[in-house]
Amino acid sequence: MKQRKITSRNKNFIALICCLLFGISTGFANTITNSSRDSSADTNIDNKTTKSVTATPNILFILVDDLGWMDLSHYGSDLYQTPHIDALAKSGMSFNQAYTAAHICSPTRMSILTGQHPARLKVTDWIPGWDYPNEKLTMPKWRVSGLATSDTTIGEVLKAQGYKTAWLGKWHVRGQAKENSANTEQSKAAQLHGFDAGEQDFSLNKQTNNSDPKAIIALTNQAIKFIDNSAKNNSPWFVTISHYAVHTPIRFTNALKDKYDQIDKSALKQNNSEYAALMESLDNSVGQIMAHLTQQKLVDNTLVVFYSDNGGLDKNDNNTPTNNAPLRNGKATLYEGGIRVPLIVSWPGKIAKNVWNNSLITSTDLLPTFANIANVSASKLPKNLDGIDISKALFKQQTLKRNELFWHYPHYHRQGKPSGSIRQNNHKLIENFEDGSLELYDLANDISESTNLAQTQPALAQQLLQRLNQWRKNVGAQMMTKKLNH
Ligand SMILES: [Ca+2]
Repeated sequence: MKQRKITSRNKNFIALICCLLFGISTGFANTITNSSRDSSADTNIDNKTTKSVTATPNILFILVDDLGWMDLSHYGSDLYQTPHIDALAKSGMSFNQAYTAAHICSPTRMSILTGQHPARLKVTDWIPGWDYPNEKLTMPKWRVSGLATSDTTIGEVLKAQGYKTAWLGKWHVRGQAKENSANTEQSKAAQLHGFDAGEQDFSLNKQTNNSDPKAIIALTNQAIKFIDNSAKNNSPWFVTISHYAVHTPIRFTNALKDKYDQIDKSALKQNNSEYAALMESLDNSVGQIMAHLTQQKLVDNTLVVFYSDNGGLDKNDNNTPTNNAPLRNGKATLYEGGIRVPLIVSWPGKIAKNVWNNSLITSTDLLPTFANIANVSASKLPKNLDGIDISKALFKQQTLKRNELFWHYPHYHRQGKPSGSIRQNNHKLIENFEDGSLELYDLANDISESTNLAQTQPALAQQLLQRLNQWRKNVGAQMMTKKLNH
């Protein structure tokens, strides 16, 4: 049994190396997509319309905290075993180039809730953020109070459409509730912003109850209860399970850790047994809730979305929770490891099975997409949305025409620097705010962002910088200011 697992991992590793080598000539993104695509992909679905056929489908949104792009077997992990999430992926569509609007929690969560970019919202750092009084640049007066009543959330949009709504677990966008003041602080802010249920308890993030690390099972049971109650009332439901996992501190069951301790990890990129154990608990919870949907005959009428709020925490002081390679770096940086994440969407009969999609997707897209699937009319959508409805990717397997994404981080962070970024087609520019230095990468040929082309392709770098500046102006992005004594 043990030997077979190791062989299987080696196969994945070899396949990944082949992808990387082949990617030099053809573009890694396309290569990994094709190599991962199963020839038995079922395309026999109704493609005549991008509107859902069912009037009121349910939506289950599983949001994982700090899940990295390489953290699922399906995405190429060489250690973690995630059969239930892999099965979910094989029942639907996996996105190879899905991003988050920020490389840290709160701004991405704001973007999911509102469909607007963190730069437009002026919620650009994790809440409450840190002060860096001795650094060269002063950060802007950003909206540390988080979500405002003037913001329209996906909960409010779907509630107006007749949905029962729940945001269970981590919230982390404030919104008239105190957070982080104590581990035992409880927050019902979700219930002030369009959700019938939702109570954040950060103490669950640190609890040392080995039988339920990060309250993964407790949150899943809450979701099941909410779903069953909604179904009893014949109400469509929108349920977010917002996990505290797999964010640090890493918690795990001892039995699962022991299992991963037995594996020879000397040739693996990912080598943290505790993180692997936490991943497996998360995976089991996905199996649990999918089994429940199957048992209740809800699968055919439920859109399931599995996503992360930022990239994996690649290095944390002397600790290495996960490894995002071949992506560079991780959470709190604008390199790919900080912003590219897994995104899986399943809806049997509506979305083809076992397919990959190469569209550029980001977290602001969820609100307009969920709204479309719930048949919300355009006139009822919030104004100034930055996201787009990705239904054509989901239901017609199209690669979306969008070719640009933007990031903005006018703050300091332990892991990352004040910086902004634009991805345009396969090129990505990072502007470092302290010294104005530029980094330019060709992601099609250099997914690891190892060769900075800013010096050799200065015209392209300047063109992208100009476009980034234009976008910042358009969304009213707040900029940092230089201190007089520097
Ligand atoms: Ca996070």
